[in-house]
Amino acid sequence: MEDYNFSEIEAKWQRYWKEKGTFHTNRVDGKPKYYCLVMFPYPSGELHVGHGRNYILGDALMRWKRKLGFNVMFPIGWDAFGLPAENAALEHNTSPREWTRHNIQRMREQIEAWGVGFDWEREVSTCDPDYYRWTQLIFLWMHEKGLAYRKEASVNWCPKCSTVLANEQVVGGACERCDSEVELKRLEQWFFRITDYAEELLRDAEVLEGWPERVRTMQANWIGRSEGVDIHFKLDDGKTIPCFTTRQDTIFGATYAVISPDHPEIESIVKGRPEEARALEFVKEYAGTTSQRGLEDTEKEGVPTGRYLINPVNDERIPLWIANYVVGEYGTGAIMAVPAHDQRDFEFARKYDLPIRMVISPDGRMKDAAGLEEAYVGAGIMVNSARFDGLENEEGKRKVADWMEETGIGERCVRYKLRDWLISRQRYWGTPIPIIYCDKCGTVPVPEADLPVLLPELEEWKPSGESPLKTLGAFVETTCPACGGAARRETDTMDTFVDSTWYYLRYLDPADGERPWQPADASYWVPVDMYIGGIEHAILHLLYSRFVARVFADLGYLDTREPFANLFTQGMICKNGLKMSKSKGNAVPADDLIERFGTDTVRLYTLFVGPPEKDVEWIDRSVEGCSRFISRLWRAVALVSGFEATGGDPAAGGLSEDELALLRKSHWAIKKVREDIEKRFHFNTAISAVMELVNEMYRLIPEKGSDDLPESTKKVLRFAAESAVQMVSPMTPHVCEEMWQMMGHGTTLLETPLPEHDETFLKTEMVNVVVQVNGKLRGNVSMPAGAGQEAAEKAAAADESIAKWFEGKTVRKVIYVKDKLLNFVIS
Ligand code: ANZ
Ligand code: ZN
Repeated sequence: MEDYNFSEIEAKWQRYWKEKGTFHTNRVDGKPKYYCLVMFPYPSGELHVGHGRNYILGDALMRWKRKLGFNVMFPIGWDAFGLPAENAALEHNTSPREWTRHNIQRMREQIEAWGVGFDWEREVSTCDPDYYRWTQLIFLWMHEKGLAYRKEASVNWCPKCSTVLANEQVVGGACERCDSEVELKRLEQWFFRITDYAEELLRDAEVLEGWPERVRTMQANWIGRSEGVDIHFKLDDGKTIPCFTTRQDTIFGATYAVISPDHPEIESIVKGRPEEARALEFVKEYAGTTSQRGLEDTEKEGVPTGRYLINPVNDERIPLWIANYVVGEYGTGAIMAVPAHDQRDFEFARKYDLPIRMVISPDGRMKDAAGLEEAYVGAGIMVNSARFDGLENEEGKRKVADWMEETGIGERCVRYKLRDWLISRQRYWGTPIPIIYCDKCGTVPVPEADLPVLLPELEEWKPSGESPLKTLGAFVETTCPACGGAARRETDTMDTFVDSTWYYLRYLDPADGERPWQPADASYWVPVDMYIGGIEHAILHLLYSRFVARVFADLGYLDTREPFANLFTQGMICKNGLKMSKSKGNAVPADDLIERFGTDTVRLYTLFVGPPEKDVEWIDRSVEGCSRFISRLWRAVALVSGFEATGGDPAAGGLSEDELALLRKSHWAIKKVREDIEKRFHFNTAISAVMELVNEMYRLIPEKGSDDLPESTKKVLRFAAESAVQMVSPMTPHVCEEMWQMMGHGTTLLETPLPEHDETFLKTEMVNVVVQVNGKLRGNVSMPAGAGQEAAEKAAAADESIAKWFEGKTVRKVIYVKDKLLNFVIS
């Protein structure tokens, strides 16, 4: 019996796959397609077993789908531009380009060592001019459609990274990457008009059945739709200051109003007032600070303007304040404050001693705000609200809105929290924005034929706050494509999230020099059937990709608007309770483990460690358990492969209880693995099922020598071994191919369809089979359901009360109706 020499076996099969081009995408007519996509990695260098989860899950699924006969595409590439490359290059005293190139090479080797069957012919790298020229073209499309525009904006500025951050990259006022406190800066910046698609992105997110509920909710909250009314409040001089509210039912409780320090009318509002100086002081301090999300917890500060707004429902004069808790870029940048029913207003009113008036009563009787400890935000009955008194507040909302629209006081409107996407970065290592500025012609897009705008080599590219490309005269100075005069290039680069919005389309044909992708290819392969990646991309990357896909569809380059039909967000692999990462010092490198136990073992453990959507703890010594399982399976297969390939239906022979039990277990495992993988994506429980099956096999495997095993046992063992190898092969592909070969098969497992289970063997109950002799009832035998004819005959013969009818006679014919009837024709 051969030993399980994993390093030889793994090298052999990896070589085989490479030579045969096994994982090149196949596209055979008449077969269904399956586009299996893993989120492409950032080339950070060393991979640890936590990274492996993503690829190994994808690989197992890809192999599974191949066995099911799909045309499968399973590509890989590199999200290669971006900040970390610059930072790491600084640290290691090299260039971002060199650092990235080196890491890609290293990671490619590691991924191959895992036996992951990517189609390397489709590899893309976003920092490659053959890639980013198309990113630039996409920018031009956006520009042409009016979806890319430039405006001066207060931007989140990270002083440490020296770059602008998108709102999404600011967490609690700090830089997502380095935790430094984010400052605000005013710069001319490029934006993508994602807000044009807010409504559609939200509506469609609600029906994305193949996506986890959690991710859909995160997207919906990010887009943040609110229905309300814009109310035309008038200043005491007659000028209109519209206020957006979602609680028009509380309008009689508005005891003051607030505008944001970013409100454009502020200067004119306070002009010539005694409050002017203090107000402008306040604006200076807080202008631009209101745009970030997550402001709920900051201390509320404000100053009075000395002016009043007239409440249109009762002509009451309410004082107008400026406060830091009103966001300039949301709604109208001004609000009516109802401290009794809004917690922010409540805190502000308490702090500055402003009146609080209850207008929604929990029970209809309580009408006084004096006892309120906090804002009452629940439902209730309208009170202190003139002719609306007594209405349920939800109905009140409708009635008040109707009445406002009739009288022209206000109109219903829908608002979104989503802001346009700021894509400019003042960094070197990114896709240059293909724009030229000409004094005569203004902003001129680079003609498509002149793409790519190459990212030049730079000696000095370290972040300074200015775009490093500005320092390179040869890059900046150019001629205007429109008038031929002297002009300057845009020196900002694009947010790397632009690069990653469309990479799944470039995989369709990365060598295409004509266009980013062929629409016909896209209509075959897109949407992606399964997209596997981390939950950290639940908002940004996925939302941006969904947005950009819609733009492509509107341009006629894509015939689906939703790029990813199914999304699977895998959980993290943790070590000592923390997310595994090199910087935390708890990363388990894959190489050592692969050397000790082999790739198949590492893969098996990665999939076995827990439900793939959950965070799980990596336990080194449990890897050994997986290694033992593979050895056990190997020994069983080695034994079985010595048996004649008997063929035929193992159930046909008369089977003993134990044999039948193993046959049943085999069918049970086939069914269980298929369901676990196809319905639940639970490779871990699928593996458990195969482990159970192998344990069951060992009940029939004698400790020494198998020569005198009955033929029926051999048949059943063989069936079990083949089933086990088949079902576990997507997880441990190398050793399984080897075992498959050992068992005498001439084709590889990847080309071998999955076995189907036979439902009759899954019935575990006993049945009573009626036994007749020459048509006359002679008794019953109790048998496990699904038993074959031989087993039934044996059972009948073993029953004395039946056996006596055969004495001295010859059986001429047997009629068997499975699980029901056995009739012997004798003479
Ligand atoms: C009066 C009121 C009474 C409000 C009440 C709430 C409760 P969403 O859209 O769900 O975030 N608001 C409007 N514009 C704002 C801005 N630019 N900055 C900060 N707050 C703003 O909530 C909309 C509500 O948030 C609006 O309804 C407004 O306060 C406030 F009992 O108006 B409400
Ligand atoms: Zn010009």
